[in-house]
Amino acid sequence: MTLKRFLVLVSAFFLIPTQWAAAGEIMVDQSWVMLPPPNSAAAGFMNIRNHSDEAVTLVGAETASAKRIEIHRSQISDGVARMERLEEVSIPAHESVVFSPKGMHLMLIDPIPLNEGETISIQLKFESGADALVKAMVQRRPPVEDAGSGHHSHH
Ligand SMILES: [Cu+2]
Repeated sequence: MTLKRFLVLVSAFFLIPTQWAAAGEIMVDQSWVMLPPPNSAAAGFMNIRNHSDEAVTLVGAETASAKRIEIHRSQISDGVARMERLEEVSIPAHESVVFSPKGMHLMLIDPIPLNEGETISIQLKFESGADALVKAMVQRRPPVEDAGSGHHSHH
């Protein structure tokens, strides 16, 4: 029965436990994607916090909103800004790693047309097999929290 098989597949899809960002003691915040010029790759930024007692290693990311994602780091060499590709990023126990416009970023290659204000989903892949689902809003400039220099408001 085609219909029955379809229903089984659908329920299986919904029953697969998705490892939420906080579940593995990995928390992601301040995530956003910079609105790219037309037909250009988009850069994604965030803080990844590792609240566990062991280092975790980010090995990749996926999104339905781009053909693929690479981990990049911007560097100035000989006065020229360049991006190098990183295979992985390790986040030590109880520390966080910041992806920001002057440093590391997720490079969304061949993105679908992105609009300011929309939110896209990015799945972070860790070496342990854990995933973290990140929601990132497409913005022209960093969120307000990023604008300050070390100033954080506590609620
Ligand atoms: Cu890049």
